[in-house]
Amino acid sequence: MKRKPDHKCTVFILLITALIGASFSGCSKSEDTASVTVDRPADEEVSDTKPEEDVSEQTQNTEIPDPDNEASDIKAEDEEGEIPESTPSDEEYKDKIDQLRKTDAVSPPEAELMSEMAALATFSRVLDEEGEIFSEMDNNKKARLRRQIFDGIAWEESDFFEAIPAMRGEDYGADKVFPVEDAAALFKDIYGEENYTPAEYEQVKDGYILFSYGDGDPWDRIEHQEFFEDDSCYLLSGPSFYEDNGGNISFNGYGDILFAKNPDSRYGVTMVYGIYRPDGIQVSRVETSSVLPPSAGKNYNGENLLDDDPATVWAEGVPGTGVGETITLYLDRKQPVYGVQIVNGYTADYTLYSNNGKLTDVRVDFGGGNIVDGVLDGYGYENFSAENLADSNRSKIELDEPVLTDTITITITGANSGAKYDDTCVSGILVY
Ligand SMILES: [Ca+2]
Repeated sequence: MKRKPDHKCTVFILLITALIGASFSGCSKSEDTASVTVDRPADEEVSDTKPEEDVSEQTQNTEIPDPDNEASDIKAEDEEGEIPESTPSDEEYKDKIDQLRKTDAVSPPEAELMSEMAALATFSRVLDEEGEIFSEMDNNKKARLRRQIFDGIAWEESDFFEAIPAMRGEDYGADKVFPVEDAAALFKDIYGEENYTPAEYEQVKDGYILFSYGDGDPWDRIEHQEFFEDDSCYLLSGPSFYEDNGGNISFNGYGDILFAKNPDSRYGVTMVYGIYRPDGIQVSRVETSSVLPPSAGKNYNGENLLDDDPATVWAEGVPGTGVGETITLYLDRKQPVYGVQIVNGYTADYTLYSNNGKLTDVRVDFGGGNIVDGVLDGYGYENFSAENLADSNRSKIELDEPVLTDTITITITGANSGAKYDDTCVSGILVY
């Protein structure tokens, strides 16, 4: 999904602190559509939520039921005494994803549509490493997803969104207005919303949902999407990156979005579950062609590339800027690799960053004749922390298609000296 060109704006995301309809049940079969008028609170800044820890996984064989099937697994009665419909648990969805990822990739006719739906979920940043059952999300997160749906309708004008008319909203002080009934049906088709309840800042008036354009939101993006399929589901999967409005890019893990085949949805599929799997590709060993000798109690070994610490670096150890020097990464087994992300320069602090050398060009050999020449970009300012410097000096060098490999060799093909030293430094490398 392309974004409107206001990326430089400060990042603000509408945040609400209380839910309307706290007793809302994602399992309810109610077809009612709420229509209320609410005030919009002041914008509040939201911090990034990036996955950091591995998610434990269990293995069970499970099937994702048809969304319209009645529950066979009754969990509990809700407050009104109704028996909620059964929804697969997080673990069941994760197991389903694991099963599907072990199958051969497919090219479904609905790929483009699912890709657009995945973009709604990732651009709205509702996924995390815990996993999200879309129909059962917290209403805050649902509101962010709905907001992205509107953003898509208003900006993208994609065929995907033709089903819902958007109208100019001058009379309501909004950029666009959407009929509540049409929008609620769309939410149900896209992510299984059974009981649309506006969140506090979602403005609903006279049967219309009011929407104004976002202000340069950052986004998560699942790249190199692959699809997997069984009788009941499609899985969309690929490495995922978070990108803010300053162009900083970091790795989210692998994004997985599961779609149930659903003939009742106008799209033929309903987005049911999403997660970022933080497990990256493990590098078991690193070799470098040279190393700067230790000094002042610091070493500049190749292992510093893999320690996830922006304060430690590998530095080449030959005279000059080290053009021709190599870093070789060994994986514990052959596996599909899309690319490498390099954290360039001595990112421990701004002084070290400025004084030491940085890569400008590399050649990455993924084996089997798959070679990519890459250019590295980055910047730093005096007030930047090590983490800021790492974020602003990440560059991806990647293949068009993943290749099966267990060895990756990076050769320095260009480097600039720092203000004081010509030792070229690299802070970190991620293989994805
Ligand atoms: Ca490091």
